[in-house]
Amino acid sequence: MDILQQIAGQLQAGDEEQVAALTSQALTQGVGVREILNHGLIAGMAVVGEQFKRHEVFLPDVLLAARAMYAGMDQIKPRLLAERVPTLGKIVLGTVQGDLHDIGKNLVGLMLKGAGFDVLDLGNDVAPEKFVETAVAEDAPVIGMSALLTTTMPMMGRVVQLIRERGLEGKVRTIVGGAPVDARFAREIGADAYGFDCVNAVESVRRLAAR
Ligand code: B1M
Repeated sequence: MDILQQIAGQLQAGDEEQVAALTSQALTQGVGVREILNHGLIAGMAVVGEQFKRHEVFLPDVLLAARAMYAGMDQIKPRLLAERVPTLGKIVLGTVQGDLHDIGKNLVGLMLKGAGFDVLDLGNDVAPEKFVETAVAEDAPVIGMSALLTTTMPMMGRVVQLIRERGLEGKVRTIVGGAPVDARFAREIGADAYGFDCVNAVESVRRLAAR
């Protein structure tokens, strides 16, 4: 079994110490940060998600896996941030109201910071007004929203609507992402961009900030 499969396996087992150790070992062996992320950590979490859906594992198992995911992310964070270039502008980032899932959002934040953006991370369960008011107060041209629950996706539309109501269209742009979100939904609510994953999100934010 290669080291990426081992990382994915230990993540599924919820063993944060092993995930941290194996991630650090992979880095020492010269495995790329993005490879570790996509084929180790995210791959492991995807399996846990499927098992959870089939009722083969339960919430406490998912929490342990999430903790292990963070242990791995802590190891790769310095490498991602080391690639940082001078600031490309500000982005307000958060998980929408009612939604506590923050792993994907944190990954997007990490990648954006690594790419040179000044990330104002509002955390999770963020009210629509808070997104918009922070963008105005901080003069940030982009708001990034993450949602993992189908029930919280409509909150993204509420933010876009608030931007229109406050006459900020064209001044504040939006990008949405998260497992249940797709390009069609982004178009339907009038978001300016959809981020498929954390790499693609950086490319889209670059385009939005440069407009
Ligand atoms: Co929950 N959960 N969860 N969960 N959880 C899901 C989302 C679910 C699909 C599981 C399932 O049934 N298979 C399901 C949602 C079903 C639905 O809505 N239709 C679900 C449920 C039901 C729930 C609860 C309701 C369970 C309960 O209490 N009965 C509850 C809700 C709590 C709440 O939010 N109010 C709940 C709770 C939890 C935990 C707290 C235990 C934990 C979260 C821990 C945390 O985040 N700190 C958790 C987890 C870990 C998951 C799964 C297993 C994994 C999510 C994850 O972190 N994936 C998830 C199953 C799944 O998604 N397969 C599940 C890894 C992460 C890297 O991927 O976030 O998709 P993701 O991010 C990707 C892309 O989407 C993209 O980039 C990332 C990768 O590059 N991306 C963006 C994300 N945000 C972006 C923003 C962008 C651009 C790209 O631009 C700004």
